[in-house]
Amino acid sequence: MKRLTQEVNDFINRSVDSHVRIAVTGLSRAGKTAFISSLVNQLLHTSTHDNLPLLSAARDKRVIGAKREPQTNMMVPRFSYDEAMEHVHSEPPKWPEPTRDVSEIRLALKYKPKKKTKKLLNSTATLHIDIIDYPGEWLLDLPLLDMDFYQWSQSQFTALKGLRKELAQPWLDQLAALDLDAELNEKDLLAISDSYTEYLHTCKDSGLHWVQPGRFVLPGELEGAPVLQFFPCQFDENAKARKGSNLEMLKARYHEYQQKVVKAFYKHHFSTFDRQIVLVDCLQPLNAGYESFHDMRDALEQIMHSFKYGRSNILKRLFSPRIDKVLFAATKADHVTPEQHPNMVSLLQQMVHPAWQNASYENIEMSCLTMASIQATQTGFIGQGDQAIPALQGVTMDEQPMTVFPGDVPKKLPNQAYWQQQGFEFTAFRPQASSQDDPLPHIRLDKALEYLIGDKLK
Ligand SMILES: Nc1nc2c(ncn2[C@@H]2O[C@H](COP(=O)(O)OP(=O)(O)OP(=O)(O)O)[C@@H](O)[C@H]2O)c(=O)[nH]1
Ligand SMILES: [Mg+2]
Repeated sequence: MKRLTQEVNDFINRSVDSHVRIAVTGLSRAGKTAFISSLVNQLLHTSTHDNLPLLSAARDKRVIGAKREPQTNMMVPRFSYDEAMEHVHSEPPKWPEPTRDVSEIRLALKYKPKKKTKKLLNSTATLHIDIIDYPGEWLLDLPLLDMDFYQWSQSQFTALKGLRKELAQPWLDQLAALDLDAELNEKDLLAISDSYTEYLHTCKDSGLHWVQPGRFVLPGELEGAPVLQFFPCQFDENAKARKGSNLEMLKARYHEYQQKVVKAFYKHHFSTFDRQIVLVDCLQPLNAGYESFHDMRDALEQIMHSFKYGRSNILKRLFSPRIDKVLFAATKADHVTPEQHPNMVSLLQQMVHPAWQNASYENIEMSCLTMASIQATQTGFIGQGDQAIPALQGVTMDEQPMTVFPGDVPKKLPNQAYWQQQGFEFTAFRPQASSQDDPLPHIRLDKALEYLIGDKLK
């Protein structure tokens, strides 16, 4: 009953524009945890600091303050804000721990509305903000809903080229020894699916991002469950799987994965989001090389399909999608000197725009920007002869102060020659030391906020 009352309240709040669910995603290590931690930290400090000048309500002094609220969705783990802050404020400062699952945090933001309709009700209004963190890898699974086990297997074998083929060899060797028609042998299936999962992990470790099924690398609560124990294989499409055979079990598990894992995520999570920010670390593939870059673009394109899918065919019957704004943000902008920021946006746009335009997303707004959730460096200049070149100063992970010019960010998707000629020198820095009484330093996080909630604070 209590839960129902809460749901009704949520519904009313949402219809008078006082509740928004913001989903934060991105491939692993993109910067989701840092972004959410900083976003919460900025909003909690905004009553006492001018830390969000690009959020128009804050600039107009209409934001009164924010506080944390207990989340209403009891089935989702809490986002570990306090733990993240402990890390950032420790001596020496550390980055928050990697996360592996979906989590959620809720804030109430009190503000003075400008709109007459809201003013009539009260002189102040409250916007309840749910922020949800989930792995972008989970969105890579959407195409599975359109493919049966045979088609999916085929698509995986077609993708086995170049580096992927090399990395897949140990798994392929094990697979070759399996008799698909033989009587089910759970142990064999487990060993081969472990080997397939290992292959997906090595893809990620080598800088490749498109991995399917996404849950195999980020299982969350499903770790060790048989529904994650299958793998693509080659068989005759028209022959029926023998009863009780290995193949029959693989098909059954794939089907279960489609229904209970992929569909369930869209139904219980994705369909409840109002706004989505997709974080992209463009600098990592710049470091890693050509194949990694193109792979990331493919992965982003897959992720994008999710925003459209809900509006058409199969998933339409499952839920009515709500996302009306998507923001792509290139993170970690503090890793490059400020004059490179326009190039970073342009590079991100190059990765995102063509796919977005081809797909014609009705009624969804999209934008790109670059930001740093937690600014780890300071900018300055170093002298070279009589020239001053821009540089970054920070403290490396092994606590060495360092001044560097990391390199130029290409404006467009680079070709192979880029990595042969210059490449990009990426140094990981610790967060800057900061006091708990002050907001964390950031770059343009307020611009992201303006895009995500600015209209809700009018
Ligand atoms: N310099 C800098 N580094 C950042 C920033 N945000 C994230 N990072 C770096 O990127 C790493 C990953 O950030 P997270 O926020 O943990 O990324 P995530 O997407 O939550 O990663 P998973 O939980 O593993 O999926 C951090 O440990 C930092 O090294 C930023 O704003 N500036
Ligand atoms: Mg995380």
